[in-house]
Amino acid sequence: MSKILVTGGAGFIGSNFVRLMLARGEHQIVNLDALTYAGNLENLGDVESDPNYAFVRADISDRKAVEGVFESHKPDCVVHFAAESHVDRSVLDATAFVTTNVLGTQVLLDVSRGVGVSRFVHVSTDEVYGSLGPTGLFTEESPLQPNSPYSASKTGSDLLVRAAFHTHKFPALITRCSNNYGPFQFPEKLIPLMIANALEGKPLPVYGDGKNVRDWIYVEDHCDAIARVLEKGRDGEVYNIGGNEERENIWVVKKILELLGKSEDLIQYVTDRPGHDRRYAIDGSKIERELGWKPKHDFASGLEATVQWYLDNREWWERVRSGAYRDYYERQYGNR
Ligand code: NAD
Ligand code: TDX
Repeated sequence: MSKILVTGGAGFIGSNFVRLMLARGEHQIVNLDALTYAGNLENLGDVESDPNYAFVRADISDRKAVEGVFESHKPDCVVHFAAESHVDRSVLDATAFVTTNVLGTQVLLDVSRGVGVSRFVHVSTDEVYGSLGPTGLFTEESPLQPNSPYSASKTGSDLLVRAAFHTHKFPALITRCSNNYGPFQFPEKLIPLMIANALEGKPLPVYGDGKNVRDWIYVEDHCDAIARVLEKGRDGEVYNIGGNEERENIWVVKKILELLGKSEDLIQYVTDRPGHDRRYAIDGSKIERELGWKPKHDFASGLEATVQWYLDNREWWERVRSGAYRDYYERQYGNR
């Protein structure tokens, strides 16, 4: 049974990945997470006593701490999710994005290479490719043209991973995925924010004209694709992962209101996000051709399941929405 060090396992996608891998019963998991505002151990409450699971609180930019975790847990491979992940926060202050996403990734690469892990999967994003016009898809060969401090910091980390492979023959791979949705997503991101606001009868803040397009993928599909890349991917390669489900934001918001039986009067158009990327869309043909992977969930059923999850887990998101989240919320939306 191999041991996977998962960074950022207390966040949205990381916690879904940890649960999926434990359920498969083939791996031991060490979850290394700093528990920032986005890290929530409640996301893994159902697996915390699993004998194949261990949690360690550490910051990936703290070299000594990371070395300590590798020394005591001796992982065979690494799946790297830990990041500052919210574009709007990076617009307000990019500092933590550079420290965690760029410096933290280099620390992990150095320590992982030092102990000789057999594989390192770096979880990245389609946002590194920038913005598309009304047609076309991002391929793995599309130029890297990030537009936000968040995506610029993720691009920086992608290039450091690429360099570790080319310079040191370090067995690293990169995945670039489109917008995820599903259980345990922090309610600052579009879908959970709109669900929670609608349930509380608050306005639903739609940026700009609401016609920006995202390609939505159910989080479980993304996690399954990462597992496939970990098992079967080729060192040094990049794999795009998409859902083939492009939608305008306003379509998504109206669909959520329909599923909840709430009025469209709650929609409030607000000032656009600065530098807002217009459209993302993924060409996922490489991962399908080379690794035989494609998404299983369609957006209609995935969104319905997600809305139901937030209805069933109101206590989870209400706890998340109290405390630190509220301060940020006031800064982001308080003046609108
Ligand atoms: P998230 O914000 O929900 O979780 C991030 C996790 O990383 C949290 O548990 C947090 O505590 C941890 N973390 C942050 N800084 C850390 C540090 N310095 N040291 C250790 N842990 C730290 O993010 P998410 O949405 O689950 O995204 C996970 C990864 O997937 C990110 O790398 C993100 O760029 C990438 N990604 C996300 C999406 C998406 O739609 N959410 C799409 C494509 C790629
Ligand atoms: O209040 C809002 N109103 C709104 O109109 C918010 C929070 C978002 N939006 C719009 C902006 C985007 O066009 O909805 C779209 C989705 O926004 P986010 O949920 O913030 O996601 P996005 O900026 O597309 O980035 C996401 O996908 C790629 C993740 O947050 C990143 O971590 C991932 O890399």
